[in-house]
Amino acid sequence: MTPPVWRTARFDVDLSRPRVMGIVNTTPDSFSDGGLFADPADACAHCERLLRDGADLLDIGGESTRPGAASPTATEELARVLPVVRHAVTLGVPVSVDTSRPEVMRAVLDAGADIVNDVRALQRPGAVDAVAMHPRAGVCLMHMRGEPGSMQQQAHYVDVVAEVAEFLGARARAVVAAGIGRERIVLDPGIGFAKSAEHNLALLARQRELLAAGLPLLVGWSRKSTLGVLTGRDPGQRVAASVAAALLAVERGASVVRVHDVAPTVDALKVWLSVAALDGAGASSAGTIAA
Ligand code: HH2
Repeated sequence: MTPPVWRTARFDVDLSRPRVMGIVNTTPDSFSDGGLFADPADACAHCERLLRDGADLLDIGGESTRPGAASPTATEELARVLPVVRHAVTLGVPVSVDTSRPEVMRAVLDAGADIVNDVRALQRPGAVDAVAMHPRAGVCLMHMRGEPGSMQQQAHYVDVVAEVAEFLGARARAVVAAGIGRERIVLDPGIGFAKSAEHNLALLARQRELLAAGLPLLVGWSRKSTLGVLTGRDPGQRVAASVAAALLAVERGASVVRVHDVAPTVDALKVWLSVAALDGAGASSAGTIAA
């Protein structure tokens, strides 16, 4: 069987083993690391640190999606992410940019970024075209309802897993219809986006149902508030809980985990991989990211 591959602008990411996407927030106000990497030099150094820690991909964001965070203008968002993207694309790994703005998508793809990660699943006018115009850029389509500031008011579902699956399937069909090949797409249930702790946990427990769309899953549990509800800990103290959630997600079929704490996640996945290789439940080979 051909190993699953995520096609991105410069790299075919081999998903026969789980991949770790390191988070680089260039924002002043992200929920767990806001302001730490707002200076481009610090963000660039953080990219290098995450790669030393074993990250397979980098995800650079310039807009916090924390409830209540102020939305930057496109100019502000670009000023935050572009210098970091320009550096990150020299580091030899796929570079993703976490944005919903078509003008930012176009600029970062022109600057050499490989992937657009959109928490609004390319629903803003012009977003699908911005990615479709690029012959190979990868895309992550995430589930959310409404806007970050008010999304928790829309956390009402009869069956959260079925409704998230339906949304993601519909978005995938729409972007494929616009000319973005399936091999360029991964799906994300959007942990913490318009969801209660119970919804997030149901999405993890029943995550395999989301694989029915036949597309790889990317999942972001890192330091999220559900882990605070479960452990009573602040975001910076949620490393162990984040690693546990990432492992559970991989065990249930996630191909990429989006994390702040790369080194402990990579260690945990090494243990998981060595056992999965023996019981045949997971990765069959070590896999590489091919240019
Ligand atoms: N979560 C956040 C941001 N972007 N993208 C994807 N695909 N999946 C996620 O779960 C996801 C995401 C929120 O986390 P973080 O970037 O740490 O915080 P903030 O939005 O406050 O910058």
